Amino acid sequence: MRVTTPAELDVLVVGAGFSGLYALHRLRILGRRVHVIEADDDLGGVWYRNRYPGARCDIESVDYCYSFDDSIVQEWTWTERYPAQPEILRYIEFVVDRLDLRSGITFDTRVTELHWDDGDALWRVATDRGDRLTARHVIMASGQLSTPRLPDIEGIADFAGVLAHTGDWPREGVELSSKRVGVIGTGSSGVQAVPQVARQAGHLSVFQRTAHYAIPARNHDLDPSYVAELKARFQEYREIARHHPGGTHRHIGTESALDVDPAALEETFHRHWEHGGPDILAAYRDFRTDERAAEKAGEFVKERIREIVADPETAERLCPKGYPFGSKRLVLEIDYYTTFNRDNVSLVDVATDPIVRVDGNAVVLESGARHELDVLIAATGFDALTGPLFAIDIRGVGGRTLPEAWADGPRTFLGISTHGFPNLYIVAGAGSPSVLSNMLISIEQHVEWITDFVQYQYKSGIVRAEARSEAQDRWTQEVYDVAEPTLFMKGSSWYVGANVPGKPRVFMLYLGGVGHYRDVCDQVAADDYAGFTLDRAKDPA
Ligand code: NA7
Repeated sequence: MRVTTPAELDVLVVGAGFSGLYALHRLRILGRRVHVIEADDDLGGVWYRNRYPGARCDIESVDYCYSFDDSIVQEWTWTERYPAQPEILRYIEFVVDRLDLRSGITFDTRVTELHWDDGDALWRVATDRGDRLTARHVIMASGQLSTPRLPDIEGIADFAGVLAHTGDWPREGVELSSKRVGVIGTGSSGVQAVPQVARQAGHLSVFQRTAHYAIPARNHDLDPSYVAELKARFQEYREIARHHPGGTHRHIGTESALDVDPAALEETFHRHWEHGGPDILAAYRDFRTDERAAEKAGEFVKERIREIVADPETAERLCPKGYPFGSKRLVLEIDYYTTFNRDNVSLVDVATDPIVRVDGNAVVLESGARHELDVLIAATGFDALTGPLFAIDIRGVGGRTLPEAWADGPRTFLGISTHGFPNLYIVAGAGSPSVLSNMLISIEQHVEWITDFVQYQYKSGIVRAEARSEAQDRWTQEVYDVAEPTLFMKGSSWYVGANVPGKPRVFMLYLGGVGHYRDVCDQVAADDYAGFTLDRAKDPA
């Protein structure tokens, strides 16, 4: 049964994924009138929707989990190094049942309007189910990679077969067995889906525009004794990650890849390749900043691709070109490259012969080549970070919309708050470490910081908190200054909005390190939320 949304709230939380669920739990403990509205008909956010074959997290399961309640840590046992989507969803359901959160969530309801009422210092909220409510505070827990994008290809929406986006996979699944299947997109989602789809499909055509660097995940079942040992010292283990630049336990190399001798370099690369996972990114200090250093890792990966893929022409096409290693998200693969040795798989190079339209059940290329398909899978990514916010009509002081305020790219104070939109908080969004960190570390940190701030306001009689424009300008500059010397700007990826036509090309994430970022946020709180204008309730006349 649909839970009725209360008409008046202290805090509205938008989204029932990892962020929103923790915000609900914490605000309940703090005694606030809090409620979650979720567009989907069940829990999990992106982990509810990304149920395509092969969907898996690229952060290790023992790190990709909550730490705030040690009994949950002790009761839950992960089974694989990298958790697959069904296991993550089971984990979320376990936590929700354990904390009895369902009664605080209205599902199947999309927040459509958030309009700030400066006179009453509250948000006026509307939903697509006709709800009207007010909330003094709003926490946007609506995700970072939660607005799927179909490519701008003429006719794609009218594809005559079954069309499915990896980021919004049909709940009932997609019949792939013996079908002619096409996958457009070879980022993390495409690389995960392709081997699984190939095993079921009659024939699979992989439409590749950009080859991505992929490193073996080396996924495996977890040794129960390793899990038990980690649980015994979990809080200590997690505390280290909270202060680590990436929110992980990754060793960060201090040497330059340009200074070490070639044999040592090769040995390091092989060690990482055999171990699997993304830690190779931090093997040398200059992979993020020096193209010549990054190229050494890039060349190593290309040599491996040429070793694995039997057909030399296909291997060459799978070798990334034109951008530095590490400047786009490093993809973790399981059987991706070997899949191109199968007889029922072909790689279609749509960089040299682009897709021009979808006609009936065919993908048509510029050359006129037609690929007739029964199923077309778009693994074409998301309108990252700002997409989920812009999908709602958010209007701040004076009726200004968020897209107007962010016309040149997101401007935030700490990534949490934005000038002109009082009492609105964004979890792990643009301007924070977000998706360049272990998201669960960042989510817990943000939710704790935001909910503490909300509670501070209630305790101090504050009804309105707005980021100051000077504080926001300084922070936005800091985000830019830290990103500027890195290679990320050369990656033309969703990190810089490059996958959405017309989106401002700015690097949207804070690269100054998770640990340092936490210190900055803590200092702002310790200084009574310096950087915010705080207004107390007016005395009744
Ligand atoms: P990504 O990483 O944004 O990848 C999308 C892919 O789709 C990428 O290979 C694109 O090629 C491709 N694409 C998009 N439009 C087209 C057209 N028109 N023709 C051909 N190919 C196209 O999305 P993912 O879902 O894989 O991963 C997103 C994040 O989610 C991931 O990094 C993890 O953090 C989880 P392009 O590179 O633009 O040439």
